[in-house]
Amino acid sequence: MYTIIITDKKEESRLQMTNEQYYTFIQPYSDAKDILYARLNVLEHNLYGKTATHPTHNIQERIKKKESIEKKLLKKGKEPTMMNAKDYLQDIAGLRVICYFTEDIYSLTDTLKFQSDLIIIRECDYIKHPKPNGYRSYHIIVGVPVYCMDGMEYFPVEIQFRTMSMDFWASMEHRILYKMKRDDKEQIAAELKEYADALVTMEKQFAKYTDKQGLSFT
Ligand code: 0O2
Repeated sequence: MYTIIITDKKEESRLQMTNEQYYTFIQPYSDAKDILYARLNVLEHNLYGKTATHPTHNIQERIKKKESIEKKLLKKGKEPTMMNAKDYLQDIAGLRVICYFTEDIYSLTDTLKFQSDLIIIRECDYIKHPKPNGYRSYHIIVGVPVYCMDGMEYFPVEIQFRTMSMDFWASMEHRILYKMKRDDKEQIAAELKEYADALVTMEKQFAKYTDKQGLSFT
């Protein structure tokens, strides 16, 4: 099978980061993400110790690709330089924590905010205040101290906390509609909003079954 690569010369001329520079640039962001990942695991163990239930289903991680960094900077009207990436992007490193219930998200975020060495840079609660399209998630940007031979510097990591049903909806919507151009966008958006509402109802029903009374392994 052949892959045809079409290079946009205009776009190419704007690129100001070599691959080597990109890998050097993202290293401390990647380190910050790994540190935060480990911290979240410790909190998960702590909460399990207290409640005997796992709040987290899984944690996903990603570092923004070079092309995505450049694209996002251009969208923000900034030159795609490393300096601008450092100044204007706070989601170069990202974690997505998939929880069972909304309650688990708040238990984790509340304890995370108690960690005195971390800085909470920004929070956005799209669970209490969902986006009009039905998107629900709890976003938090955490400044993580990264120690190296030259000293310490805080690097931002974006964490998106979602329940499994929020993640199902958001992942599908991301694939089908988010940033997509299509003629039937309005109609699909209305249908997806209905599914988002149905998932909220379903999730509330599942939450009722977690009442511990009479709950044990068979
Ligand atoms: P991608 O492709 O996932 O990386 P920012 O643009 O990050 O500087 P803003 O606009 O406040 O700041 O971001 P917001 O609203 O907190 O959204 C950040 C991320 O949340 C998005 O990243 C998406 O991953 C996700 N998100 C936000 N709104 C939606 C939505 O309506 N649907 C879906 N599926 N995901 C959403 P990116 O970089 O936009 O996109």
